[in-house]
Amino acid sequence: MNIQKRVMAIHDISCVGRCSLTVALPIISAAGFDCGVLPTAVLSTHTGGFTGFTYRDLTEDIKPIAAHWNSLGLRFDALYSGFLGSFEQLALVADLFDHLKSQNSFVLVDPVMADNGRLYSVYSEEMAKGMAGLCAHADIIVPNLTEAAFLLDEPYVGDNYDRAYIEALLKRLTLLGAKQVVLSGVSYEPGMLGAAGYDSVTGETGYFALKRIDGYFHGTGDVFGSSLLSGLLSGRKLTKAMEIAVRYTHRCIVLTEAAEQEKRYGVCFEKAIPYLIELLA
Ligand code: PXL
Repeated sequence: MNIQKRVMAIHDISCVGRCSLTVALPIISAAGFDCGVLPTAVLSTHTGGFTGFTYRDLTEDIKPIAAHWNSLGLRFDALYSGFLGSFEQLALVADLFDHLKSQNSFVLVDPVMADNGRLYSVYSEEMAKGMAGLCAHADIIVPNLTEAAFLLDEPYVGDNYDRAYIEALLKRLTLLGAKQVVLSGVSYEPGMLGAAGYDSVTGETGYFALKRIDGYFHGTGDVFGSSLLSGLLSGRKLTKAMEIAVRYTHRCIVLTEAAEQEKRYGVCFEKAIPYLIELLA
């Protein structure tokens, strides 16, 4: 029997500016999975590149929602968390993971909190420490280089690193508790950009990169995480799913460049969905 796999995506809704749930839900659905959502906050726009955004923290709703789901005995094949609405949500989400996973589920935590060497404006150092604790509840974590530095309380090295540094960093990240790590925004060669992965169970490391397109493209972390998760749920091993995610994210950026639109509105991930489906076939 071919039962459709179920995902629970736990991120904010940024009403405008394609990121978090407005990216995760369509990508995971297009990949063929039943995707439920738990909104952690509702913002009029995301926090990067807009001023004056509204922010409704949905922390108070999580417990009653979880209680209802528990009464239904719900279980998901994958649990995927990203941007959280408050520090208190870290413990609530860890608890949700415990209740909603089953024997063959995996938990993917994207420790969304920082980029380019800096925490997002709405987050504190305390949040960064708490996020390291949430990573202990994950099977896979997907930080960028800035988030990796915050999680490990190490200096951010910018572009100043080599393969040996990244491979050692990946190993230190698995010590937080997740067996697998995919680090986004990694480059071992000039003019290229991609991701590096490590599976501490098999000892396998991987790297995949494509031609770097200069500029900051908003929401690409969520595009990357959602396509990585889709690859894993389609049965690909970590390094292959990582390659799919790099290819799809890169295509989204290429299409956005071609569309010459304001970068703060996110990438044209919709136009590349046929390509993602091809990659997952
Ligand atoms: O894409 C990450 C993200 C998610 N949600 C919100 C954000 C950001 C990044 O800035 O502001 C609200």
